[in-house]
Amino acid sequence: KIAKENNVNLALVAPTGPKGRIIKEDVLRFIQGKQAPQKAAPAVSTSSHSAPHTPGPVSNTPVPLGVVPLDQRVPIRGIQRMMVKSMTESLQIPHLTYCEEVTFDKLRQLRESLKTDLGKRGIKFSYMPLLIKATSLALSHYPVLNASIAENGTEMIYHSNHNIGLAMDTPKGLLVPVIKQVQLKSILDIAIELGHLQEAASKGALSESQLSGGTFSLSNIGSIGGTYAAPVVVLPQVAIGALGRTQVLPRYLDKKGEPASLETIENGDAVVAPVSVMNVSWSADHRVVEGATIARFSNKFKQYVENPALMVAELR
Ligand code: CO6
Repeated sequence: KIAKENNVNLALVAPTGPKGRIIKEDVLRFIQGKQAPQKAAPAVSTSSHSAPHTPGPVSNTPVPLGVVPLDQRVPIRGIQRMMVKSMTESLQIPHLTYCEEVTFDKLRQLRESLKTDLGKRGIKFSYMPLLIKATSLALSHYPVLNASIAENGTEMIYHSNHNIGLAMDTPKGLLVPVIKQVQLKSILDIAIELGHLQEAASKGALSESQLSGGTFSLSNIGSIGGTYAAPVVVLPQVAIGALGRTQVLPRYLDKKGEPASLETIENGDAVVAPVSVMNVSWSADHRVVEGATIARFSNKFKQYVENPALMVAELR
């Protein structure tokens, strides 16, 4: 009614209500913006095309073609406000980022061989439980990456548990629920717990305890896309990994199906074959973590992923 009385085209109004509904306040704000654009829309940008269409934590609603919305000023609240605070603090520390390509064929086969049977038992089995376990096994060789700097700034705390936070893209925004004591859990335990956390995240029902206590973080950004990333350490943790999208790419292989050496290629004993690969990007707090440590840790992770039998051999 208010829109009609004020001749407002609702297609131009940015919704902030549940499920993208336009609420009374949106219309009033729009009217204000039209009548007094300087008040409602302080100069965020000189180009109105760059203005966000939908305010709020998840401002990804596309702008309808041909619509030039007004700039808006919206409060940063909730999860987004926490992110502003935590990411600003995180970027006070010097980061190092290290990237690696990991062959994925054997892990893919392992997952395929388990997925159907576990699915029949109602367990969703993605790559993540295997990758989380591989991370934990690699961490046990490099405990400095599962540590934090004590508040007094003069001591390191080496955490006995591998509490691995997993970045989740949820309706509420980016949340990082934690799978605790990964070093004691089977791959199946991890799959079941991940399923519970994903379900709770989708309902916006993650508890404070599920969201706290992490000692290391992983982000599977590859489930959305991308190859390399430069993840930001979540303080007080000292390291984080971002997993890229798995891709099938041509690679030189020797007769045993292993990566071919230059000599083998030059001798004509290599073939170009399709290989599943995934890129992984690690970031760490460079105050306490050296590049060589991350490189060695990454080599361990790569070993476990490329030869999951090794991972099985080390499981308790
Ligand atoms: N590559 C290719 N395909 C993938 C990948 C990768 N890395 N990961 C998942 N998938 C596939 C997966 O195999 C499933 O397909 P099927 O094989 O057909 O079953 C499908 O994608 C869906 O997987 P799903 O997301 O349901 O499950 P998964 O256990 O792999 O991941 C999750 C769970 C919670 C990690 C994920 O759903 C998620 O939220 N990912 C986004 C995390 C995120 O937003 N990170 C951003 C943090 S900020 O990292 C950051 C440095 C910056 C960029």
